[in-house]
Amino acid sequence: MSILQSRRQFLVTAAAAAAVGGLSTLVPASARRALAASQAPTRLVVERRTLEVLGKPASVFGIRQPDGTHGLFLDPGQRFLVDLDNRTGEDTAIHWHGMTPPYVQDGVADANRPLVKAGTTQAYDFEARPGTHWMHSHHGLQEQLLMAAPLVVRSAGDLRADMQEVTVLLHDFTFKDPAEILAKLTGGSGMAHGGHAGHTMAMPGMSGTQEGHGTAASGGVPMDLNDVEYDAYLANDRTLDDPQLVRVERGGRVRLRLINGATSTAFHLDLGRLDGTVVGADGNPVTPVTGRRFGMAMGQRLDILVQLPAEGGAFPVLAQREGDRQRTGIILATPGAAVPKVGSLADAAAGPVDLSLEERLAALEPMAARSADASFTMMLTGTMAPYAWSIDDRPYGQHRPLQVSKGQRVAVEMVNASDMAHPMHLHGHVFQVVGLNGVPVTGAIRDTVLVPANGSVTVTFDADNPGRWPLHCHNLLHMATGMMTEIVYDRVA
Ligand SMILES: [Cu+2]
Repeated sequence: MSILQSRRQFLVTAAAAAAVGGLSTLVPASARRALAASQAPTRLVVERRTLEVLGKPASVFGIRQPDGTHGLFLDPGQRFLVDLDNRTGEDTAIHWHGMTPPYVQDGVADANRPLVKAGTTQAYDFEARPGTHWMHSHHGLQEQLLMAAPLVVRSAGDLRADMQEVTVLLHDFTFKDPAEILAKLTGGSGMAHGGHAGHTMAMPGMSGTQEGHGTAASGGVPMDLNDVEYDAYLANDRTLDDPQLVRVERGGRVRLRLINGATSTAFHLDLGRLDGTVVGADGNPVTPVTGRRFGMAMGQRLDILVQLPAEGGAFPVLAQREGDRQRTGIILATPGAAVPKVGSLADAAAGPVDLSLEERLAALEPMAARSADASFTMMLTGTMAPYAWSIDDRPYGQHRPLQVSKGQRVAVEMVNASDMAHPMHLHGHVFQVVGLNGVPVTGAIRDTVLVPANGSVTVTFDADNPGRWPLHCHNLLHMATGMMTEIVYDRVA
């Protein structure tokens, strides 16, 4: 079995890790920058930290560089060259969401890929994909405790644009133990009635039960929007009681790099008085789409350009939870601008995040036209009560992996036979959205796409990166109860 063929040793011993730690703290920042120019590895420390939320301390995780930078920001041509130092005191696996690394470096543990053990350092080295991405735990429920950070790879075009960049990582936050939340939902054994804390949006004309493998309903259907009542929603770790204030220039242009890192919450981005232009979806360029409100499911990213008016002012960039009034955000403010207080409750509840943005998105550089060599249809299945999610009625572990061959163009139709939307994420590849509710489109290139309740989405990808690749719902609680399968290439264990 080949565990990471890197030019460096993959598994570094704890002793060596300690030595690396010593070096980094002794090297001054200027020297570190010089090292970076020749691409020394960036050390990312996964650790516990205390975060104050709504005036109360909470013990959460973080992924930071020794200088305090959350996550990783790379310039064009730089490799993903990272030493991941696990100081959490527990085992972990950090997934590089949006990267397409060799299989063993993807940051998921399975039979071929070990966990990053507590107290050890693991090295990664692969070609970085440009765009707005992120990193997060792919082990247990650690992601719910903010084990996540931005992963931004600037393109040459980004540098030429010479535009202020503002990266915003969104989260849903709870003071509770995530395991307790999941246990309450599943009723402990997974058999009891689900503790449904969220909202059900009854659409007019709804019929009764869903008969398993239905196709998109034409009339109204019941729709579950939120499984969990969170204590707060965070933008760069802060609530609107004390939001991040980002200094911007009058008349300046800003590239917002927005990341929905929430485990179980889809948001409507709300630019208020600013017109925004979406130029990237999941880090991949799209033909520009303008607007002021854009939906964003878990795992997804949007790059949005905004032009600030010449007279300046303060401009909240908000994210409102679907089906709710709760919101979070940051505030862009020009020098001297009066910054208004923005409440954490919007005037009115937002509707569900749907495909209205997806329908308008088109890849700037679409995949080469080609018919599919292999086609699959899968049903997204499960219910709130019992709280159990699956694919083709099979939870992960009993799943039937999708077998493909290297070189194939693969089409996957995902038909949502449940009453919740599921943001489906494929590891190791990007895909193009080619069908929305049965209508062919030449859509965005993405790695995470929302499949609405009782809707369907078809994606295609080129099988060019052999391995066993998870394809799963990015609602952490859905994945935890089994909504995951694998795409498997022949000739890989
Ligand atoms: Cu789901």
